[in-house]
Amino acid sequence: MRRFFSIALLTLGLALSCACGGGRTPPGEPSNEDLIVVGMCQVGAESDWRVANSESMKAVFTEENGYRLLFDVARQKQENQISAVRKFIQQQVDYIVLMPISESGWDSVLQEAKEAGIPVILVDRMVNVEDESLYAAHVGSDFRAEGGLAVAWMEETFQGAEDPVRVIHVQGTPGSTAQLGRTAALEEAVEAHGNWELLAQLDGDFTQAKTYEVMTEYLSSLPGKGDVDVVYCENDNIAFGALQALEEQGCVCGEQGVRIITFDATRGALTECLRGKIALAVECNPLLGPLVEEAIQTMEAGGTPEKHRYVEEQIFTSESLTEALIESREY
Ligand code: GYE
Repeated sequence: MRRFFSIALLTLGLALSCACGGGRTPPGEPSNEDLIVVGMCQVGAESDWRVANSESMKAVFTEENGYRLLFDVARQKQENQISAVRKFIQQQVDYIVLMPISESGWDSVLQEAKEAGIPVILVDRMVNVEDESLYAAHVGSDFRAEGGLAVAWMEETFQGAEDPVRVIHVQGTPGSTAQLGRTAALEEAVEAHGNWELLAQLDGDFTQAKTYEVMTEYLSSLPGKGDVDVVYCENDNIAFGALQALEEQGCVCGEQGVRIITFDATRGALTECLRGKIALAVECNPLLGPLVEEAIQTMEAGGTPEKHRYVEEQIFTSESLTEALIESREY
């Protein structure tokens, strides 16, 4: 709280106490001066994962829990995020929580935050900066490891196959950590397997609409549509767009046809997986609010939070899923 809000509230408080004899915080409720102010720069609302991630943050950073949350949504544009960080610095918030859209281009603005003495916590994706002291902590997923889980499943599924394994790869937002890690895993595996063939790499920008568009365009000009073995989709919304386009173009998705691989494993994708339309869902856990709070509480107590904290994740196939399991999940 302190700085910006304490000054603003002090001024307001003085004005009110002059006008009406002073106000009191009801017993048991935190007074506004005690709230920790968190400026949060979210990517957008491009995917089901992102919506669950925002909800997780909003559920934790409430006034009842002692926080004032200033929540900014950048609509998938990095320049919007940079302006939001600058605004939070001017407002002298206590902490900045940043879900960076892409990895590069953060040095100057994070340096400004550092000079202002405001710790930055990175969530979900990473930044590529030379000076690691520009952020206090990072909480998220190991995207390269997630890609490794998908590739290991492909190796098992196509074990012993001598025919080509033909893969369409639909990527997430270029330069984002999630795209870079998941792409690296697939590209290395394609290099390592003589019969794996990358038919195309398309940019789906983590959205269903964009993927539907690029997949429809690609498939309409692809001779031999029946020869596609795998569509490696870098998130669930890409998988939804790809599934829609594939079926419209007459491709069968499932064990007898195209195997769709997806990342996130939100409820919608797990449902498609249980129906057999998606072959593999690799989990990416969006419920990061509590871990961000732990990092902030460690700093409030004068400690140093863990620099990188990764959440554990698993894979799902139709055999490992039940309706009850899907219902019991939080996202
Ligand atoms: O997989 C995707 C989202 O960075 C983990 O971004 C995140 C990714 C997630 O839009 O759905």
